[in-house]
Amino acid sequence: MGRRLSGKIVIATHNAGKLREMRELLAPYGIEAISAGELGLGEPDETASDFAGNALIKAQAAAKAANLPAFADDSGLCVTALGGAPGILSARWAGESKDFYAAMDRIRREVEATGAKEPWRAYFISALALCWPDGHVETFEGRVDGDLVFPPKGTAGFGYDPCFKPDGHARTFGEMTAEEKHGIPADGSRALSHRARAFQALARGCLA
Ligand code: ITT
Repeated sequence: MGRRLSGKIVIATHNAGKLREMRELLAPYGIEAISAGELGLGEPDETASDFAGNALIKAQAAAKAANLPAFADDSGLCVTALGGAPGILSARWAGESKDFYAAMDRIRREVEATGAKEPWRAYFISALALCWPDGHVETFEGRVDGDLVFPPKGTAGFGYDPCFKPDGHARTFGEMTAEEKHGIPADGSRALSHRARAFQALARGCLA
């Protein structure tokens, strides 16, 4: 059992799609959440070599700057035929202009160049970190496996959602409602997305 989270927290992300999902996941727990953007907090350099390390960097920086518990997500799409790329570089593959259609097309071209047979396998990872102003930290990780879909389908969600079809489902994340992508009914037993799966572990450890 981790440390219990209560009161007000900072959601340490500048990504609007993630912020929306993190707020939706927290909503049933009565936690008041304010975003890093609303507080005018900067974006620390993500210098770690894995998802959990980068999530910690973001949560620690926000907890220190806001003097409140902070909640951060570091996530990405890992393509098996590309040895796990783009992985922790998922945001960077979209460039300054955050063009995820260009990033998805780069994935398609690079996988095609490997000669990998379809279905092209991939997985999303989300590492969630909670950090308190006294330095206490808790981290959780979630993963969802699936197939890449080209051309990308659907306009819901954000980032790489249109090119990822989770196993056991006929549609991409880009074609799902937020509730379907989270997959979390009230009892929290069927989390689907990487973020909802990591959050489920967080909720059991720190919100129960
Ligand atoms: P913050 O660091 O401010 O949270 P960011 O966009 O830079 O925002 P990351 O470094 O964790 O976040 O990059 C993860 C990228 O992976 C993100 O920009 C998305 O494009 C992609 N990604 C992560 N989760 C995703 C999801 O649920 N659906 C689609 N794409 C996702």
